[in-house]
Amino acid sequence: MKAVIFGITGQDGSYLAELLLEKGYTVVGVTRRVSVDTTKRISHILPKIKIVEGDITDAFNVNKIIEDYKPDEIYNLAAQSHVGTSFSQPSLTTDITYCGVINILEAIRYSPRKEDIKFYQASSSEMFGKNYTEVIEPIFGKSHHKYQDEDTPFVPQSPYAVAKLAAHNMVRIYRDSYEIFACSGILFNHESERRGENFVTRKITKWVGEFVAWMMYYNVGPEDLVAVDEDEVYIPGRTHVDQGFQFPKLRLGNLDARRDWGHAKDYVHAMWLMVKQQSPDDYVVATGEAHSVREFLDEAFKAVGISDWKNYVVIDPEFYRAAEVDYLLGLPQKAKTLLGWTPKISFKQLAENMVNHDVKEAKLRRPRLQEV
Ligand code: NAP
Ligand code: G4F
Repeated sequence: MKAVIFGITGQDGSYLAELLLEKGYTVVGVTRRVSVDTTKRISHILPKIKIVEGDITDAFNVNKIIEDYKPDEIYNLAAQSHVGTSFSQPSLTTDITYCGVINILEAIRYSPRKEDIKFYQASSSEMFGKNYTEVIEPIFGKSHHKYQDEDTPFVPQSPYAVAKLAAHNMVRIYRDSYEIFACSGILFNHESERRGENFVTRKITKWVGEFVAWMMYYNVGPEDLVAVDEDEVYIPGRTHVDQGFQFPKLRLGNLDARRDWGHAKDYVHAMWLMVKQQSPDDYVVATGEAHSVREFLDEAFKAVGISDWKNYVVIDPEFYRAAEVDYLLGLPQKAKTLLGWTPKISFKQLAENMVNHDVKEAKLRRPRLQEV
């Protein structure tokens, strides 16, 4: 089997490529020409995959890649995937996240191998926006009163969500109109040690890692620090302006937003299962649990033995969204029943894995003072 992955350098692309290699696939990954190396997440598998230069916004290029490499499966994970950024760059977000998908669908539609190609599109729980389904009675053995599933209407709240929803609808239209095997995974938030550093979970765990390494470097603990300053934590006895003796606090936006957070490794498995079905369909992929950003902070700080993080976090309006999605909790019942998919990594484990990874990396960058 041969798969082409658009977006192989991203978080999900890297895990999906690993999974497909394990399953014996030939993997072709499409990467953009940029001035810096973007292959860090896939550096360990580079010798085993074929990298081809391409950009999803270039229709001719997309068509040529599909014609040249003759894939059995195409996974589109490429997107401008940051919701906050989509408010400042709505046009670019539309070009990549929506129009790019049309380029792939058109290439499949006119391919002489149309019947032999299976296509996966990365749709998103962001498409639900502020909407949810509400029930009075507990369902599926849990007291879920507010949730989103395949029947919940979409009410997108950001340029990103509008682009994803347009692409989602286009996938359905091409599936129904041209008999293309095209499926969409409506994936809820999934994170990992490879998550982009400006998404909230990784921003938190990266900060925790740097903070722990900084304390170890100066051989101090949380009890030795002063945090009265608005912007920084510092080591008393040193003057505040001394180089290195202060550490910038973690600046975040809305801590009350709730997300259904799983691990990316579990979620790429669901993508593959969708493509392996007899007929194409759309599936919600989620854990069925929602937690606030505040709760993620609790778990991340607990993982390094800090029970109260309030002195270290500053609320900064810069990180508020023009329009927020307050509550996402997915019911993955269809994926469980029809795909046999269940997530394995819990919320607590996810936070711990990410923190442990980021502490380890930060310590390597900043060894103890006495070890230098
Ligand atoms: P990510 O880490 O931001 O990766 C995005 C990938 O898209 C990167 O490889 C990026 O390449 C590539 N890309 C961006 N613009 C491109 C273009 N014009 N042409 C070709 N490639 C381009 O995102 P992710 O977290 O892995 O998510 C994968 C997909 O799932 C995305 O479509 C995202 O919107 C969607 N999704 C994610 C989540 C989640 O919680 N992670 C949930 C639902 C849906 P560079 O390395 O060159 O930037
Ligand atoms: O981590 P986030 O940026 O993820 P968001 O907006 O939920 O989007 C992610 O998940 C979607 C699936 O639902 C994907 F489609 C999308 O591609 C992306 O992967 O923000 C999560 C929450 C938001 O409510 C945000 O307002 O955290 C809140 N938040 C609070 N402070 C922050 C921050 N988000 C970011 N990025 N940075 C902050 O400082």
